[in-house]
This record gives sequence, structure tokens and C-alpha cells, in this order.
Amino acid sequence: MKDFSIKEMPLLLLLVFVCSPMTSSAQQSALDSCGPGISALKRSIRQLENKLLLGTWQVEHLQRHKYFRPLQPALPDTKPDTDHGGNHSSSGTLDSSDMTLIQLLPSAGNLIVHDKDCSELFDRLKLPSGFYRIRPKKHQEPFLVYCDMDDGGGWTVFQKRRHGKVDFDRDWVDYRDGFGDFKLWNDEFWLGNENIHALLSEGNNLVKIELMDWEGKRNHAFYENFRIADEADKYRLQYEIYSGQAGDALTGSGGMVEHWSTCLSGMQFSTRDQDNDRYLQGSCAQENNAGWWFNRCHAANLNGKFYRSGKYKGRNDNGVVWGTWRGLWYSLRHTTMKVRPLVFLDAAGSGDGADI
Ligand SMILES: [Ca+2]
Repeated sequence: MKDFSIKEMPLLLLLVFVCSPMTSSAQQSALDSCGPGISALKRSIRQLENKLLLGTWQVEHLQRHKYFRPLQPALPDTKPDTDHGGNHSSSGTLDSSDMTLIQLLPSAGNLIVHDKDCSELFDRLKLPSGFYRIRPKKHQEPFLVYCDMDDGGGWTVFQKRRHGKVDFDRDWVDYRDGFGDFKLWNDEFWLGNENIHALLSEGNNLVKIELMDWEGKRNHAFYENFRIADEADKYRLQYEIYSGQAGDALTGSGGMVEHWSTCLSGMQFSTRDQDNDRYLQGSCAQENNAGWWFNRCHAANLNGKFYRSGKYKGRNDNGVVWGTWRGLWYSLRHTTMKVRPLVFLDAAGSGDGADI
């Protein structure tokens, strides 16, 4: 028989105390519960501790995204694809479709984040469009993004304008960390320069810029290897080959003189409180009511002031502008900036995601 050491004595006494007053059958069941029962108890304690940890994590996540609405059943037949369809009036006011086509998207998914972007998520699970959490870099906290799983699928959206409810005239910190709403398919947002930097840092990507005017006409531009530097370099913009129908407004059309002042390749990011442009006489960000990459100043500014009509007038060409398509004095109604890997076999098998 095993000898009990002094250290084991308290446990032994406890067992004697728990089991001794009982009858022999009661003793047997108590012994049973003293054996496997204790380990089962420990297991359920561990499970509860895990649940508590996950709950705490969820609360932090919800607080960070100001997302405390309880989940409600989605409205029937409100496919987010109307994003591409144009169910909007051109009255210049907030249209009813923006209000009535509200649909709660699939929840942010499991707590464990496997995917570095929406293309991995699409490859793995073929989920519908909606908000999901991704983690582009292992050392980084996961964050919520809108995944466009239509248009071939796998697009991570980092900018969206739809109805002008979100103010895009903001400070550096807001643009760095991101702002807007991340709940409904037509919510407007800027994903945040830190997140965009992480998302685009590997290069070999294709950015698609989707535009819609107030008559419902659509156009698009593609840029290969779109990336932005880190904050130390003020999120400097770089991109390579352009293609598409909307014109290369990031570079600016026209001659040398226009290029000298409008080409945004190599430009740092500016906001109303941080002027990193090349316009010595003033601040492009202040004049254009936007955080964006400015030169002296631009031929494209998708973060500009939202006018509730196309053509506008003013001291500055500060609208939501893609100059090579509708000119500098026409403010667009819908814009989307989204990215996925350059090598991506989309659902249609075309690889270019060009649906418009
Ligand atoms: Ca300046």
C-alpha cells in the first residue's frame, strides 16, 4: 500500500471527512463523486472561466465598435446587391431606399479570426457580403471590415460613401483609426489608415474604385499594387498600373502642368489638422474638407464634401470628385474603394471583378 506523505495528509483527511459518515453504498457513490466528479467539476469551472474570458472579450469588441444593438432577424429580400443595382432617387435628399433597405448583416463571425482579408474568408467559407473580422498581420488585433462577396467575391472594402450621413472632414487621429458605421450594408466609413496600411502592405493587390453619379451611371478604375506607407511616413500613397473606364484621376489627366499639381502617387496623407501636401500657400485638406492624399491639390478626392446633387459651385472643388470622369465640379453619389489579391480566381472565373 502506498504511504501518504505529510503534504497529502490534508487531502486524505478531507476525503475521510466527506466519505466517512455515509453508509457503504453512499460511501461508494461519494467515492465515485470524489474521483471523476471532481475532475468533471474542474472541467466545468475551466469552461466557465473560458466563457467569462470570451464574454469579456466580446464586450470590449462591442464597445470599441459602438455596436450594442441586439441582433434582429434580417428583413426579407433586402439583398445588399442593390449596392450595385441603384435603387435610388436623384432628388438630392436622403432617399427612402437608404432607410428601408436596411438589413442586418451576418454577425461578425466566430471569435477566432483565421483570415487576413476577405479573399481568404471567401476562399474558405464562401460567405455572403457583410461585416466580418479579419487580421492582416498576426501581431495585430483583428478588426471589422465590410467584405464584398459579390462582384466575383473576396473584396475587402476600405472606403464607402453612400448618403452623406457620415462627416468625412476629420482630424488625423480619426483618419488613422477609422470612422463611420460598420453595421449595415450601406453604411459609410473609412477603414482607418493603420488598418489600410496593414491590409495593403504585401502588395500584389488590385484596388477597384467604384463610382456612381446622381443619374445612376456607374464607372470604375483599377490600380495594381496599391499601398500606403506607415504613419512615420504619413501613409504615403503608391500605386502602379491603372486600368478601367473612369480615367486615371489619381494621377490626373492632362499635360505636364496638371500632373505637377494633381498626381497623387508618392503623396503623403493630409488632414485638416495635419498639412503634408505640396501646396505651400495653404492646406488642401482644409480647402477640400477631407482627409486624403493631396498634391497641389488633386484631380480625385473621394473623401470630399458630400453634395446632395451632382454639379456644385463653391470657392474650392471640394466635392466627392473623380475628375477624369465627371469633372472637378461634379460630386459623386456613391463611391467604394476595395481591394483583393491581384491573383484571385473570382466566382465568375474572370479574375478582374469587372461587373460594370
Ligand atoms: Ca500645404
